Amino acid sequence: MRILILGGDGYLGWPAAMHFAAAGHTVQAVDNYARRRIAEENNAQPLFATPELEQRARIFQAGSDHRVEAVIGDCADYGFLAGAVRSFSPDAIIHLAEQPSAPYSMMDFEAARYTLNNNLNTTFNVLWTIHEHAPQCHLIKLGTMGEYGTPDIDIEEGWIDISHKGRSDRFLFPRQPGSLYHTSKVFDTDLIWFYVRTWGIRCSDLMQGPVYGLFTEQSKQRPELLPNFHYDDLFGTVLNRFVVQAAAGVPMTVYGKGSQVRGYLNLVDTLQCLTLAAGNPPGEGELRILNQFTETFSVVELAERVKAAAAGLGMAADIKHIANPRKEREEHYYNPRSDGFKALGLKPHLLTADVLAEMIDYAVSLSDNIDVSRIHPRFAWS
Ligand code: USQ
Repeated sequence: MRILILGGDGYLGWPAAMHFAAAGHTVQAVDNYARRRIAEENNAQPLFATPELEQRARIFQAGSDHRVEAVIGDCADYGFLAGAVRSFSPDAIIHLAEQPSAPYSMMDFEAARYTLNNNLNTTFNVLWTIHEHAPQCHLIKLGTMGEYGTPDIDIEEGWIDISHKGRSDRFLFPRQPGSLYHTSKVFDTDLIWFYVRTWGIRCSDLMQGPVYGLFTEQSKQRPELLPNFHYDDLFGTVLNRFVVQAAAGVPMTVYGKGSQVRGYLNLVDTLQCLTLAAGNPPGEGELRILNQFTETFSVVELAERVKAAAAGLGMAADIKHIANPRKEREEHYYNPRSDGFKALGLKPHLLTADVLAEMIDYAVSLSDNIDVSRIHPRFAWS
C-alpha cells in the first residue's frame, strides 16, 4: 500500500512510519514540527533529544532495506496538503496531525485556540483532499477514548441503538469530553461522519486510550530511532511520567484520589491496531469506530505497578496524591467495550513487570537528562 502518515514525527507517527515501511509499504511521513515547537516554548522537552524527521528518515534508510520519505509542511494549509495527496496518491492516510495534549489545550487562550483551529482545520483539509484527489483512499483517523468521557453506562464502540417513544435508530454514542483537546476530537468525528454520509468516504476512527512504552521492533537495537518520550506535565502520558518519576526518585504524582480509570495500551499495540485497520478497510460510505486499548487501570493501580517493578530493580519508588489539576470524575463507572480489534486479530502486549522494568532501566540510564521542574503540573484546568 501507499501510506501517507500525517504527524509522522510524533510519538506514534514516527514508529508507525518505520513499522509500515519495514512491512514493505511505500510510506511518506508529513510533519510541521508543531509538537517540537510547543515543547521548546514551554520547557516540556522529552527525556532525550531525537533527530528531526528528515534526519530520522536518513538514519532509518541507512540501517535497513526500507525508506520513509519525509516531507515538512503544515496540514492545516490546504494548498500544501492537497499537493502532497495529489502527488503521493495514497491508498490510506493515517491522520495523527493534531495537537495531542489535553493539558496544553487547557493552558490559556492561545493554546486553546491553537488546538481547536489546528485540529479542526487539519481534519477538514484531510476530508476535502480525499474527496478531491483520492476518493477511494481509506482515512485512518486517531480519535480518543476521551471522546466518550466517563458515563454511567457501558461504552459501546462508537454507536448506540436508541429506542425513543416506540421508534429506534442508531446514533453516535453520546460524547462528554473532559478537555478542549478531547472536545476537538469529538468535533472531528462529527465532521467525518457528515462527510462520510455526504461523499461516501471510507473511514476508521480509532478511539485510543493513553499509550505507554518506548521500544518498537525498529528502534529496539537503535536508540537513535526511538520516538520522542515525554515525561512533562503537557505531553507525558501518565504511565510514561510515572516511569521517569520513579527513575528520578521523585514521588509519583497521582492526581486526586487516583481512582480515575482509563483504557491503556502499549505503543507496539498502537502499531498493531493501525496495521489491522489498514489491512481491513471499511466499505465505501462507512464510518467504522474501534475502541483502541487493551487493559483498564486506575491511576493508583498504575503507580502500584511501577512501584513494584522498581522494587524488583532494588529501587524505592514513592507514591504521592496531589491536588488534581484537572476537572474530571475521580470515582466513576467505567466499562468500555473493545471487541472490534479482537475480532480483527489483535494480540495484546500486556503491562507486565518486565515491560515496566525495561522502561525504568532505560529511564535510569538517562537520569542525568531528567529536569524535575517539568514534572509537577503547572496550572489547574478550572
Ligand atoms: N494523571 C495522574 N497523574 C499524572 C498524569 C495523569 O493521575 O501525573 C491521570 C489524569 O488525571 C487522568 C489519567 O491519569 O485521569 C490519564 O492521563 P494522561 O495524561 O495519561 O491522558 P490524557 O491527558 O487523557 O491524554 C492522553 C493523550 C491523548 C489521548 C488520551 C487518551 O495525551 O492524546 O487522546 O490519553 S484518553 O485519556 O483515553 O482520552
